[in-house]
This record gives sequence, structure tokens and C-alpha cells, in this order.
Amino acid sequence: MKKFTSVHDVPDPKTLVQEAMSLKANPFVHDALGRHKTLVMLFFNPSLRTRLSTEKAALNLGMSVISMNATEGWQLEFQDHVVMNSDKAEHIREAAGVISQYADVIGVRTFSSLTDHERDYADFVLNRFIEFASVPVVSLESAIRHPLQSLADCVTIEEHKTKARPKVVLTWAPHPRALPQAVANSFIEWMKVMDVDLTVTHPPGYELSPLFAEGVPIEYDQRKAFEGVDFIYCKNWSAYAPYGQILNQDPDWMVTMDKMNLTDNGKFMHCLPVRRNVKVEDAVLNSPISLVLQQANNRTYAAQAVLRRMIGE
Ligand code: AN0
Ligand code: CP
Repeated sequence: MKKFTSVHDVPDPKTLVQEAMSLKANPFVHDALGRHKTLVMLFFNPSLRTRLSTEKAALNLGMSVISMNATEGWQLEFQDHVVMNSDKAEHIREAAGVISQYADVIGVRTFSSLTDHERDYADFVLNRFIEFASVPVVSLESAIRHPLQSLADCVTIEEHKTKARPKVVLTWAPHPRALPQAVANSFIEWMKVMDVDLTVTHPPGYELSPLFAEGVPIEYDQRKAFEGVDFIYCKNWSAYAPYGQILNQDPDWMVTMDKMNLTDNGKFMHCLPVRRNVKVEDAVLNSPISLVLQQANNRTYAAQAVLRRMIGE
């Protein structure tokens, strides 16, 4: 596997989910595979889970890991044919070429700007890394997708489902800051290839890009959407149009135990970090119906399955 940026990079996503589950059962079976191989991770944005779980995954495979807060390095120019006489000290062509000589796999985290729709939806920064790196690149959340999160979420659903084809609802919830659409986009993209029935619920105006949301039913009544569902996946996102705007912070959209009681013994999921009593009330997160810690745990085995394919081929 030369890149892992979306479900479309994986010919057999369901098999990859099974590989992650089998690595969870036996994390150290490939602990010599990564000997003398290095993962270099660059973070243009903050991270707790992705940074630690992907590092742990690499260590389980016997790899070495170098992580860097990319904002502490030289500011990078990503455009071509620029006279570089302002704040950008280094071009992506040199930077990606240099890092490729230190790395067997490069990981990049780069959030959306939420201001430049065209650049974000072209996944410009991640794709410039892929263009100029000579080693495989794994997305650690890009402007429009978070595939390692989605893969871990597929594992979590697989582990906790009680029906062959569970009902899954992706619900928008309020948040004080404008957040990317990446987690929601990516979750939809992976759910489309899994054996689930997916519905999205959000206030009018929060429709996601047709690139992801096309063909997925929308239920604008959140309580109705929750009825009889097996998994509630909660996430905030800013509007796709007008791009990056907060249209609504209606506290009535917070996930509560009262709403969870409308489900069919439904489980609560969230990628974290989560703002308690804004997106979801304490009672839900503190109850056994919450799978948020299991999701975070599965991040390790999702990353391990991906890295194993990258260094094992
Ligand atoms: C980020 C987001 O919504 O994309 C990262 C989630 C994994 N969340 C926040 O910035 C709170
Ligand atoms: N869920 C997730 O990706 O968390 P971090 O932003 O902490 O990596």
C-alpha cells in the first residue's frame, strides 16, 4: 500500500478490518517486521490519540518512530513557481524529499483551513506530500478525511454489533468552534462499504459535501432518527455551504440519555476529543453504553494494520 488517505486506497476494506481485529488479539506477531524501519510523523495540528496510538502501532511492529510538531519546523511553501521572499522558508519539494530519506513511512496530520474550500477539498497539503515523497504516506487526518479513525470505528462496530446489519446514525451535535467535516465525511465513506444501514441527522444547512453524503438518507428530526438504532455516532462539523460557517449552536441537539433511550439498546460513539455537556451529557459518556474508550483503543490496531501493509509489501 503506497498511501492510506481514504477507503478508496484499500482494495478490501472489510479484510483490513479483520486484520486490525486479529492484530488486537495478537499485537506482537509481526514485531520484527519493522526492524530498521522508521515512521516519521508530522503534525501541523494538535493530537493526543492519533499521535500516541500510531506511535504505539509502529512500536508493536518493531519500527522506530520520529514525531515532529510541524509548526515548529520551517514554514513550508506548497505552491509551485512562487518567489519565496515572504514567511515561507522551505518548499514542499525539498522538505518531502528530505524526510523521505529519513523515513520508510511518512504520516501527516493537516486539518482543513475552513476558509479555502477549493484547497481543502483538493486535500492540497496531503497530496503535495504524496506527490513529492518517495515513501508511503499515511493520513493522520487530512482536510477532508480521517481514515485511521474510520477504520478503528469499523472495528468497534464489528466488535459490538448484535445484528448482521446494524442501524447506524451519524448525528451532528453543537460545538462552540467551527470544526472540520473530515471525521464525518470519512465515517460515511467507510460505512458505505460496511454491512450497515446509515442515516445522517443534522439541522437544516449542515448537509455535507455530495462527494460523501450522496445516497445517504438524512432525517432532520434527531429524535426520530434515534428510534430503534444500534449505534449513535456523534460529531460536530461546520457547514459545507457556506463553507466553514457555524449556522446553529442549538443546545437541543446535544446527545442525552433521554434520546439514547429511543434507540434499540444503542451504543454511543465519538472519536474524541469531546466537550462534555455541550455535544453529549455526562450521563451518556459515564455509562457502559459509551464506546469512546474502546474506539480510542482500536486506533492502535487500525494503524498497525495499515503500517503492516505498508512495510510488509
Ligand atoms: C478535530 C476535528 O473535528 O476534526 C479532530 C478530531 C479527531 N476536532 C477538534 O478540533 C475538536
Ligand atoms: N480522534 C483523534 O484523532 O484524536 P486526536 O485528535 O487526539 O488525535
